[in-house]
Amino acid sequence: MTVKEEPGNFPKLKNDAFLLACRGQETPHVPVWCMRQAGRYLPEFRESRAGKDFFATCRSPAACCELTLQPLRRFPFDAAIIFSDILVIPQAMGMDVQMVAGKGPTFPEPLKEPEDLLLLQSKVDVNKELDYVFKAITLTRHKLEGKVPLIGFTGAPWTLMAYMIEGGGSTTQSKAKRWLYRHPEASHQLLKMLTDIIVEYLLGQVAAGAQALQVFESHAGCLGPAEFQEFSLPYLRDIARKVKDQLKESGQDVPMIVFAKDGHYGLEDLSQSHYEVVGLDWTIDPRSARERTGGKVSLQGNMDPCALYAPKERIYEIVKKMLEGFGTRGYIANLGHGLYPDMDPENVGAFVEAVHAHSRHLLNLK
Ligand code: 1CP
Repeated sequence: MTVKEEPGNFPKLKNDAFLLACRGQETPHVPVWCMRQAGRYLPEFRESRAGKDFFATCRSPAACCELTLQPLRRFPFDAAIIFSDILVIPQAMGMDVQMVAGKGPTFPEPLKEPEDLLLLQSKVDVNKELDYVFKAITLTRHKLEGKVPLIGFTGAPWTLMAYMIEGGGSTTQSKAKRWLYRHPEASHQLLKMLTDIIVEYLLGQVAAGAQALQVFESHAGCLGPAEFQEFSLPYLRDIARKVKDQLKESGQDVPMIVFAKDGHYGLEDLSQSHYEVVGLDWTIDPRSARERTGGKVSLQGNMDPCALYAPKERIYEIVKKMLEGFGTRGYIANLGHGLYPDMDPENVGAFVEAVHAHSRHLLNLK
């Protein structure tokens, strides 16, 4: 093993604005990063990925490291997020997942009935099956040279369950929701199984070098308040509590972010779920999000990604309003969801610059 393959002895962190903001502490500027910052809007990303299978790329630590670093060479983002995918967990549980061009991730044999749970690997050896993600994190943490912190991530149990039953993307999630109404016990069994794996997976990411963790509940929006209370929130809470308890035992503490897309109905609950940061989509007003979370957590988000289609001066105006709505303390600027492939990298640069420039201006006024 070379030094870069081992966790530990990582280069000293030079920019801790993101980590400070996660904990609501003072920062010299508002930190900013973008969901899907390592993505197809970058020509160098498209070039690196050309002709290569998506999940084979996820299994190559060197490729994941390169893709993670690409956006940081262009823009002064305040955090990096490891290139990987949420669907590596269903794969580790024995399900086949393929990336189909023009269609997205596809499960040739999705779960159909509760009996299918017996086909899953319920006791996954996370250190063996997801070792490639841990290696990618360790390598990237070394290669970042302390420039910015590295975020690890996972899909939340409900979102992963939805993919495993739908077999891919879906607008209604009706097959997965059918389970919630028809097979509540089997649903809880699957959600519990996923929660246990996710906890181990996140702890493994921290041991490998992740400095913050984001949990993506991308499919919160198709649940109503009652289903969210029953099938999402308890598991989100469990994950944060278990990860934090275990980290505490070894004297560690890593900030955690929960992003429940379109889950406004759960905002008050999410702000009391042991996460330091709540991520927001663009359909909520910054001031109202602050009021509803009552200063209990830091907030992350929430510019409409499509605002990046606007001219640069307009982007500055939108960012200015967003910063004034959230305030500069306990705030991490981001989009309300990921970047789209047809977005102009120059406008992404304008977004980052606007956040830094306007937040410095506001902080200087204080
Ligand atoms: O070939 C390609 O490059 C395909 C596009 C792509 C990319 C860049 C996919 C397929 N996944 C990724 C990487 C990825 N996925 C990251 C990398 C880090 C970064 O953000 O820069 C992350 C954090 C994810 C997480 C992810 N994957 C989520 C949660 C975030 C969200 O978008 O809500 C979800 C839902 C997925 C599933 C997935 N993977 C890829 C696609 C197109 C999808 C969505 C499919 C669908 O629901 O229709």
